[in-house]
Amino acid sequence: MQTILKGTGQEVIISPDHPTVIIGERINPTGRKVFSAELQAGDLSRIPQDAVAQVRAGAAVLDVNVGAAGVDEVRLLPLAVQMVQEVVDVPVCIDSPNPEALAAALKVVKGRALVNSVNGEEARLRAVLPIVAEYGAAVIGLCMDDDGIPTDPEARVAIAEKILQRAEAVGIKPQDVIIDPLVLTIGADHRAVLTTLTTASMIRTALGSNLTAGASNASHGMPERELLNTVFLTGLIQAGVNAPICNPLKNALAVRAADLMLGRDEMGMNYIMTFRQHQQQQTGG
Ligand code: THG
Repeated sequence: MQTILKGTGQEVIISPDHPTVIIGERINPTGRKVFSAELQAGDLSRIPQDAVAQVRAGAAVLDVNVGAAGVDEVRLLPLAVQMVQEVVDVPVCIDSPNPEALAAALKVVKGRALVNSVNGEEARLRAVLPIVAEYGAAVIGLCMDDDGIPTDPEARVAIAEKILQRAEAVGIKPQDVIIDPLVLTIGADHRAVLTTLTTASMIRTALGSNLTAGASNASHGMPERELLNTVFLTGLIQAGVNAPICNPLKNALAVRAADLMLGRDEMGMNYIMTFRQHQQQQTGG
């Protein structure tokens, strides 16, 4: 199953037969006080540099999230998307819970974007899926519904199936729905990561969908987050997550290492190229 996204450059293909696609997470005010304050003041000046740095480091898609308290996302999200598309040619992943903001951003998107996200809640299915269909975009479906986030993997898979059915009913093909098995913090539940990995494997086997996941979510509040994120990413990729949302400045080499070890990088070319890129950035070369 292939999900095809596009910015102003080459198509990006998300598929189990292709190298893992890194969705860069950095354009997001979560945990970034200065960026939050800037967004609250309507200042988007940090976005171009964050976009360029992530693509240089290996991001193939960029998540764009401007959701800080008090921010008018309907106004700022399209502006942020435009700024990103002025400086890099990769597709965008428009990240907002606000359907109006998603529609406003899709209106200005060049190419074919990924909408982040819909879930199994009735109100969200009704609000978001028609917008995705109208603009011919792809969409991330989160494995949660009106009853919350199930603790057992089977129930998460059932929600994924429901999202796929409801998407198809409005003309969105199964390959254009990327499923997110959901990553909760390991600090809140020590089995949370195991549930995510089991859900991912089940969906890959039963439904064949492409999969995303917020790889940095699990490590919140833990020491050595980078180590945990690296270990987790490897597990996610092995479980079938082929479009993880992560920080390419820290994790791109780990993703390429996992691809190499899992036989998805012939002659190790992607790994070696990413290694050289990161070496150059470190030495300022
Ligand atoms: N699934 C989907 N979309 C998502 C998530 C998901 N979008 C948002 C989030 N989860 C993924 N993005 C992030 C972005 C940042 C962090 C974690 C996940 C993060 N930030 C650091 C912090 O909060 O401490 C700060 C980073 C910094 O200082 O630079 O951890 O699960 N579909």
